Amino acid sequence: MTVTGPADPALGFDRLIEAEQRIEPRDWMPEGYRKTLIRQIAQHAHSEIIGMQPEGNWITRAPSLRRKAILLAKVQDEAGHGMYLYAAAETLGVDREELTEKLISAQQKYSSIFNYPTLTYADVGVIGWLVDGAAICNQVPLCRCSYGPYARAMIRICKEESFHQRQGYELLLAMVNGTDAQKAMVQEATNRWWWPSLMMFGPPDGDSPNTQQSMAWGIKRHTNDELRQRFVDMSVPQAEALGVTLPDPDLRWNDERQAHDHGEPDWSEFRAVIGGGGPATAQRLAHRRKAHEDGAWVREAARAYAEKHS
Ligand code: FAQ
Repeated sequence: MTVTGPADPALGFDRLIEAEQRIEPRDWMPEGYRKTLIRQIAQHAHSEIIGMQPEGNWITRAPSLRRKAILLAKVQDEAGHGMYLYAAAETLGVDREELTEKLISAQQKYSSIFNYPTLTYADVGVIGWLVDGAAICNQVPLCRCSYGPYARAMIRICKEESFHQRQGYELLLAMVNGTDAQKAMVQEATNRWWWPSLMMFGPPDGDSPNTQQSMAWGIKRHTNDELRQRFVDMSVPQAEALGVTLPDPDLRWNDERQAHDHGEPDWSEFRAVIGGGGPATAQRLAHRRKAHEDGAWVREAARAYAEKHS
């Protein structure tokens, strides 16, 4: 009979990861695992919240009541996604107030994609098609993330993102079947959003400091380049069906790899954007900061109410 000593929590964690089982909030976890999850989930939550702004910009100018109702529902969904994600982060011992402070003081990142302006109504369609399309590619594997609360939040989020992608594509189909001016708007918006959409997947694998460890921990299931490739392969036939071209002269089918070869995004632009120098970064953060300040009375009232009833 072997006598076992006190259970080693690290061993328990490793076993759960190896067996593809979920880590739950009360389980022991290495500090690095907790920190990586807080970083990724917070960045993801901030992206959903800041991501309401580019499309929100068009709610008052939607071309019909139907389009307005769809857009309102979509932007509202993004707020919900932010809330689920902040709640998932809170299970790791951080507080939403603290994360919000880090966002508005630019200490934590949010997705580079939301630092670009939305110039025409075609942008609403292209964001649904490409940005939500990229989000789905990146997030479906996160439903299998090793951390239970994050994985479960992602299931609902992905279902809603799928509706978002379709509403964007449906809008674009209407526009490409409209006037020449509408078709030109769709092409122009596609030209502007294509490369930033590829950047959403993060730096190339060779320059991604977190991928290896995050994959070993079962947080990420694929590398940045693998998911980017999947997105390119998915988007090419969709662009063909719309009758638009993707602005990449190096894009062609590679029979040997059974995948599309494609050009590289401008990584210096990516670094500048995530370093705080995106075309709309200052505006996005100022807007978020103002919304937070304007909401101070609601937080105060909620606190006073809770105190009165405690
Ligand atoms: N933007 O080592 P890696 C949406 C940072 S939600 C900004 O490869 P990692 C829905 C990264 O944080 C979109 N920063 O990092 C919607 C790290 O920084 P740090 C958000 C980026 O974490 C649609 C550094 O670069 N989705 O779209 C970006 O292993 C429409 C080194 O990079 C998620 O957040 C970037 N694009 O992989 C809403 C999904 N890429 O902290 C409204 C979850 C990298 O070390 C409208 N997140 N960085 O200084 C992930 O899957 C991963 O975090 C990656 C990055 C793949 C984004």
